[in-house]
Amino acid sequence: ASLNSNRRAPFIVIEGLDRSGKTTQTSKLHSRLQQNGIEASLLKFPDRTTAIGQMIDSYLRSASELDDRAIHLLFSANRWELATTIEKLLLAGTPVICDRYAFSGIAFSASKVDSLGDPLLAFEWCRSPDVGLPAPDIVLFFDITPEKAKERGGYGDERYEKEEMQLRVRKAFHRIGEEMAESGTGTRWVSIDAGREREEVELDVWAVVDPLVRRGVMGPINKLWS
Ligand code: Z5A
Repeated sequence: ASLNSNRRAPFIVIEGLDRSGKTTQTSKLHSRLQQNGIEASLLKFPDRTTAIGQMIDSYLRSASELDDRAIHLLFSANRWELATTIEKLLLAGTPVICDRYAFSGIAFSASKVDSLGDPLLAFEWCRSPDVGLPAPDIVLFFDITPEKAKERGGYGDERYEKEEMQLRVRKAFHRIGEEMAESGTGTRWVSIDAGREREEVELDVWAVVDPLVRRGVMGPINKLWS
């Protein structure tokens, strides 16, 4: 709200692989902004609290089975549930920090392979339900090797927490990052080496986010891939 009237607050997304420290760092960032007098809104996808989120949660825990396309659309619908809220917050001057977003949607779904080893869902198909969502101003991509991630206690028991899957997802994220950089849209893609100490990662995140939050953003909220 302290921003100049023709500026809005920034939409900041933290993306990355399992165990890369997204939750740790989004929460640190949120508190540090608070200590600096800035009340940001912290979101996480999947948001397991909504009716759609509960279906996603059950699928991830392997308590239910769903067609690969159906679950992909549910992940996207889970974001659409909050699209208007995100826009309202940004226009009201509240920065939004989001733990995972549409990029995870594409990276994970497009990394599923069929019995012949080919990708099951094509990138383009995976992207389409998220076209038109509020676009982040910046994506901090937390990059980590599977070896480093494993040192953090190994993968958990959820559906995608397997090394081969995580390797494919990492490649998919790299492809998405390159495409975002070439597309010239309003979204900046910044890769962060998340395999380092918490404090080092935190410093890098702060160096990028602090000036962005102070400056605010000129112009309307962009739409993803449109
Ligand atoms: N998914 C999808 O398919 N489609 C979609 O559209 C979306 C998601 C949005 C659940 O996501 C799954 O949903 C996910 C993608 C898919 N599948 N996988 N894999 P989630 O976000 O609910 O769950 P998650 O990604 O598995 O989160 P995570 O395990 O909580 O990872 P994290 O948030 O990146 O890490 P963390 O909790 O902050 O840290 C993990 C551990 O490492 C913890 O013990 C920390 O204390 C420790 N840690 C953190 N930082 C460090 C450093 N720097 N050094 C050492 N140790 C550290």
